[in-house]
Amino acid sequence: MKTTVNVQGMTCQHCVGSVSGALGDLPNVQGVVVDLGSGDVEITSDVEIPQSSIEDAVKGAGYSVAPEGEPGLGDNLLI
Ligand SMILES: [Cu+2]
Repeated sequence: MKTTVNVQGMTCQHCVGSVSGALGDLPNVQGVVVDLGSGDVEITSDVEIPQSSIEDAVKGAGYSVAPEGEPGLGDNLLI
């Protein structure tokens, strides 16, 4: 299956390497494709990768995941 997140803060190929390396080290991840222009990161895996694991890996590499990918959080703040 494929999971797409938007990563903020990447500016060059070194950033791309850091993010794809961190995500590629997660269990069950088979492939990571990073679009530097848009920040979109597509993760291919055989099982679903928890959003929290993805965010932790991205943060560990020094970047952040755009909040659009977090269901519910923004909605609760608007109520
Ligand atoms: Cu960079």
